[in-house]
Amino acid sequence: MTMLLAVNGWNPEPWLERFRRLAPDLPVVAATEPYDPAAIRYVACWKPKPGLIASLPGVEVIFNLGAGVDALLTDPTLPPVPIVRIVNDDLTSRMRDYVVLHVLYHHRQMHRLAEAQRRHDWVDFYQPPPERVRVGILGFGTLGQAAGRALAHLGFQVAGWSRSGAEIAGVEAFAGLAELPAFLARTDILVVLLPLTADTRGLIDAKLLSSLAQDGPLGGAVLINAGRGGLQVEADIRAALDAGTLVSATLDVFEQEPLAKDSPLWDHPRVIVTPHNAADSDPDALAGYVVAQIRRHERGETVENVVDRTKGY
Ligand code: NDP
Ligand code: OXD
Repeated sequence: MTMLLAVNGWNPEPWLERFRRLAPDLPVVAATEPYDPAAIRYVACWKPKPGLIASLPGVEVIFNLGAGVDALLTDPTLPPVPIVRIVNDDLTSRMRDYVVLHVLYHHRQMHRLAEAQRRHDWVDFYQPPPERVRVGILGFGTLGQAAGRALAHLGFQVAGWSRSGAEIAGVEAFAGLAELPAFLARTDILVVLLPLTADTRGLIDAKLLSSLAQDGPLGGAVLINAGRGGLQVEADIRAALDAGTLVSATLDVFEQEPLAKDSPLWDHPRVIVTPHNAADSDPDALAGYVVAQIRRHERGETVENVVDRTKGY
């Protein structure tokens, strides 16, 4: 009944410590240490090496230690056991706060104010009321809905786009590719919280960006992508910024991560770059979630938040 911890690019120590403290009866071993593959029942992972999980003959549940499973699903050898992803208040509120922070940053013209400050220029810029600003959330699931609720509460006109047309109070719902043009045409600030799948790869391209509203109070559209870098075509984003179709952007995710030192995005005066940390996976919050799911499984109950492999999220 051992759990294998396989976290690529993360420090395993805090995870091992939290798991051992919360579940002293559950042996946990890091994939970097020697272990008996036949003893492993559970895997808690982030970007594990392809083939690693297939080498564990007794694995019963895979826990992806983040919300997005695109990296995990690139492994064609994954065994057909449930994959549980993170759906957790801590991660959700981190993303909600990131989105609110950056929507307000662009809405309150902080780029222009920061440039003016560097010039020692006491200049004001028009601050439209939130009621006049239309935010569109592309990907209206767990994270998109939490951000949407908070933004609607602040007074923004919010719409959400999803496959199924998920509805929440105070937010306009749009569904599927047929309704994408109408969603984009009413959007001043586009927030991207989609998973990366075969259907969504490269969706944020020149065509999509040129379909965003140009008649809003910000003088053009704003892009905030905290979903995945594979959703965006960075050359098209730069071209849209140069053309003025996009007035500014916040990017937390990139086609290649870490973002190359010589990427022009670093120095763009109207782009905020953050290092894929919109909603970090915090071992303090998430180890308990994984342990609770293991307890469910051991009681014979079904585990929650299982990924639909055919949809890819
Ligand atoms: P959910 O699965 O809860 O939501 C995904 C949303 O995207 C749903 O509304 C879904 O629609 C919609 N969707 C997916 N594919 C399509 C499609 N082809 N057309 C239309 N809508 C589509 O995921 P979460 O909200 O939990 O997470 C979203 C993503 O955020 C993650 O996959 C990950 O990539 C990213 N993320 C980034 C982090 C960061 O730090 N930058 C941290 C955490 C997550 P429907 O429900 O109708 O199927
Ligand atoms: C996630 C992430 O998917 O941090 O949770 O990107």
